[in-house]
Amino acid sequence: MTLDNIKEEILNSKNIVILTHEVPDGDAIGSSLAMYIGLKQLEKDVDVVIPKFSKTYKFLPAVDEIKEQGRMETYDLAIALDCGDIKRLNGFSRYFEYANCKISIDHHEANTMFADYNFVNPTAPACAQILITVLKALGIEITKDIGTCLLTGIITDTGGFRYQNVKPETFEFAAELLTRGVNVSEIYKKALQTIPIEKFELRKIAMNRVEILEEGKIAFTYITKKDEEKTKSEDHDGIVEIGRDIEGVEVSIFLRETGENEYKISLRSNENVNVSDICLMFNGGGHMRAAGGTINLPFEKAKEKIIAECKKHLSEN
Ligand SMILES: [Mn+2]
Repeated sequence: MTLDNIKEEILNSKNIVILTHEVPDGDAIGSSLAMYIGLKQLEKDVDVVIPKFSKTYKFLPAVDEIKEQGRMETYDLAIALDCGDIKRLNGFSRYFEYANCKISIDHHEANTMFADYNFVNPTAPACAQILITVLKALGIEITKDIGTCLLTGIITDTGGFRYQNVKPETFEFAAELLTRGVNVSEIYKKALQTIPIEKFELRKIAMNRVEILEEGKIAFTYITKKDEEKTKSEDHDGIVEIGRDIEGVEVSIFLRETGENEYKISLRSNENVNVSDICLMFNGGGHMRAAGGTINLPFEKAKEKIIAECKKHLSEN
């Protein structure tokens, strides 16, 4: 069984690197830090490499030990967490590719099974939830610090237990973490409610640009590199949800300029449209209600194309 292989590989490795997807969210960082603290408990030489992340997550235990670069090029073992595709290890995938053994633990439906051992459960609402099982299998004690990281992953990926991905066992796992002393209201406040002022300014720009299309079923907005420079924020987390939360909207589209004629696409849907299917056509993927991709076209053309694609999926439902 995969979990047995994973356990064996981890226990037999000395130098381990933990990686996660680019523009990491609370589940990505929370899962990475939980694994990091856990492997430290097993006295492994472990690094967690995340080149850039939002200061929203600065409250997490061991966050100051996150490295921008690895200590070495070839680790015994690389573990990718919360990452459905090796392409999303953008800019640091070499640590993964060069490692002697590669493990992926994830919950993305469209996971490409890119590791030697893939422990993927698309029904889990967060990678952090899967990790509880993995850490326990390794004999790691779920301390308050590990629990704080894991519950942050669960709370952020479920929007505070609000999304359809929440299962009865999600609450069971959460309850168990609370018994370890985790402060749930602190996690809510810091991970979900508090916004840095720069991020607020960026969000304000995106909010002012929201267009409601297709008789109210599609919401569209975007930000440019100039906006990011002006506000000194690259934290666009939550922007795509602005459109999703408007009454009657089925699909929310958010484009973010990442290069010349290059835009990252974020999509959210409410009830019918499988946005993961749409994003597969744009070199991406994700979940049914939340997915992302890339489009290489000038802005107006990119906008037109993604809106047309969403329209098509709207009419199929
Ligand atoms: Mn996740």
